[in-house]
Amino acid sequence: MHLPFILLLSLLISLFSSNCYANSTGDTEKILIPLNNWASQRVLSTAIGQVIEQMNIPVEYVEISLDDQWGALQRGIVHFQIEIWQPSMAEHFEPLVQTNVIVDLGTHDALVIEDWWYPKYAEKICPELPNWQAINNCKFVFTDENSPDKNIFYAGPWDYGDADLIRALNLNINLLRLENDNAIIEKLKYALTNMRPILIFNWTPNWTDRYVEGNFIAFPSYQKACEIDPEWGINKKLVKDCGNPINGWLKKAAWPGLKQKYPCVYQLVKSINLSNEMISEASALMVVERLSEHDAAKKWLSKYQTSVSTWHTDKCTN
Ligand code: TMO
Repeated sequence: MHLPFILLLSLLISLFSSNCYANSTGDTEKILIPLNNWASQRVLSTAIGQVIEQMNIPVEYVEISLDDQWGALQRGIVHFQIEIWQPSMAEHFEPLVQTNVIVDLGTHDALVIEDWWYPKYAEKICPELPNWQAINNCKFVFTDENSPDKNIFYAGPWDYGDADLIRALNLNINLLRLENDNAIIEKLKYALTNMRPILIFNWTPNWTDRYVEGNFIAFPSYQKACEIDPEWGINKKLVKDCGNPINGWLKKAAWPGLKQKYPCVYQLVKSINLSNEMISEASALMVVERLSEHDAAKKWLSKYQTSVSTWHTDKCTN
């Protein structure tokens, strides 16, 4: 008796609220582009923003966390997202696409990894790396002033189920969650200058691909069953006794109203296809060359002029 009523009620509420938001964004007449907290996403989103401005459509950037972004994409508080990473985001993204509350705008050529990573020289001190057992067996390789007696892993603000992984594989390690990619980069740069081993959350494509030799920890390889079936893998009682997917997809997505309201922007974002190199370069322009987002975006657009010229910008008039 109760359930249908609650369903109906929540349907009404969601219809009502999405209408509200649709109207309020309708008034702004601007393309609203989300900026997240890692370099490539910020540079590429700014570059696309610059292309949209050249189409004479005004643009506004919205600082937003990943947690807030899904609801914002549903309601048109932001209009598209250029980097949706399978390992960390598929869980949120897929149900939203399946229920048609956000639109899948296609997959980039780039293949991605997000997982635990260390600079290569750590293997000299702990040859068992990259095997995950090395984390427990090489007891003091990744220690530092924050954790003198136990290895430490520096994570970001993104939730990849690290705590579950630590529990499921019984890893003897401290986890410290840093605020954004900058904080991780600072830690890494300090370790590199002193040739000290460090274990961080990292991903590819990223600036490190070309500037720092390193490796991802080889955890038991990912399978869907690992996330849902406790019996799977070496821990028979817990899920998540495996690493993240290797060579996962990277996708684009949009607010469902984009196609109708801004067909040219919809066409543009749909046509964008980024390679690993294009993304790691976007990140390097900020992190290594230390350019501002705006300048990095400009330089990136001119460097990839040939690809950018294949984006559908000219066949469309709003
Ligand atoms: C979402 N990220 C690329 C920072 O892992």
